[in-house]
Amino acid sequence: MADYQPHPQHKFTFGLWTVGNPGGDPFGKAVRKALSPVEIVQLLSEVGAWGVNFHDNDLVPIEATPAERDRIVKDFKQVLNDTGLVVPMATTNLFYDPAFRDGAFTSNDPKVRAYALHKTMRAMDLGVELGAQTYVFWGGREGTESDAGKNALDAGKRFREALNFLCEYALDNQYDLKFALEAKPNEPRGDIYLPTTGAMLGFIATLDHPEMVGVNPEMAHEHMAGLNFMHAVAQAWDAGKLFHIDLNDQNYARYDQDLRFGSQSIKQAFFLVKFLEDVGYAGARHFDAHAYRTDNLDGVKAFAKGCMRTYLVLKEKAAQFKADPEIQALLAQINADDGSVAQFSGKYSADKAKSLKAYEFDRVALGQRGQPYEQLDQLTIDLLLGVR
Ligand code: GLT
Ligand code: MN
Ligand code: MN
Repeated sequence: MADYQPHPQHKFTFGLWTVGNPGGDPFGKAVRKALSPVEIVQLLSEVGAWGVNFHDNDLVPIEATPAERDRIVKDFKQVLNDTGLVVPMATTNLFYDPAFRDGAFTSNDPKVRAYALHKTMRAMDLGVELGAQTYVFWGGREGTESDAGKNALDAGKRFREALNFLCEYALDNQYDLKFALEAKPNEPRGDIYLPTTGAMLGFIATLDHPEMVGVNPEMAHEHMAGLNFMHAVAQAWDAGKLFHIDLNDQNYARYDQDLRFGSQSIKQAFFLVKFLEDVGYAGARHFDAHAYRTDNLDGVKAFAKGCMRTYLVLKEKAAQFKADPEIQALLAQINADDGSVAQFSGKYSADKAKSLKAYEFDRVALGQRGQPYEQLDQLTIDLLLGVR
């Protein structure tokens, strides 16, 4: 049996804000000591992560002077150097400061929209300086509580204009950077624009540089919307747009829980890991979650180790699924094809359409064929529960 130890080739990453989360929530203050970025990188190195991601202000406080910024960045580079951790992704905090109370790129205030661009360009500079090649956009405040005051079409146009501007900025500066848009249905806004990965994919096609822009689907966010995360990821993959991924967990129909990966929805997590491994997704596996508020620092480490361990256990289970003769025999039966209608598949032709229209189907027989999904699913459950 594998030791489930993380190695750099697994590409496990955490944001500074994840293991650095001090446990505050809307009903209670922080319960853990704030860790400095340097301490967080040391912790991530200790638990075996490959990389670290950050928002501009996770690293450089919003009020920092240029001299403070330089010192912080220097110390951060040093700890990256000492530990060997990399920075694959960076992003901008466009939600915490009161200036963004009505959104950033979609704010009704043109000054806020301009400030959001200003802040993002500076944050892109910082991310690139530290080696980031993926730049995430999570528009947590890009939404409304009441649609009386904000025009949804204007909001869409403003968001598009901002991304077009920032793509040009990246190109102009010859940054080797791709953008990944992250959807969330609600929280902190009552409703957030472009609430699902599917909505983001539709929006990307309307941009000036769609080739530079993909998605960063988050498991918990699709679950908040009651959706099947793996299906969203598959659509993104099919479109060539799976630029990044946020792994965590979430009970359906709850607030944004950001739980340890695989701690709640084992079956969904299994099919997700199986999908990523089957298709050969080569990007970072970013755990965007945090430890329970009940826990102290040792719990934070257990949380981080647990995310990676569960991923590796599920990866092993996916390999077992593939190698299991009974499971594979059922899959062969499910996908059986006697070739009798092969002449109708593939591209359209007028002849094909004509002969397909004339073909006589045994509709009743089609309706009589069942599938052994109950059996297959129970085998999957047995495998996941470790009795197979
Ligand atoms: C915030 C949010 C996450 C986003 C982060 C990137 S910040 O924690 O809940 O889902 O990925 O901005
Ligand atoms: Mn996220
Ligand atoms: Mn989340």
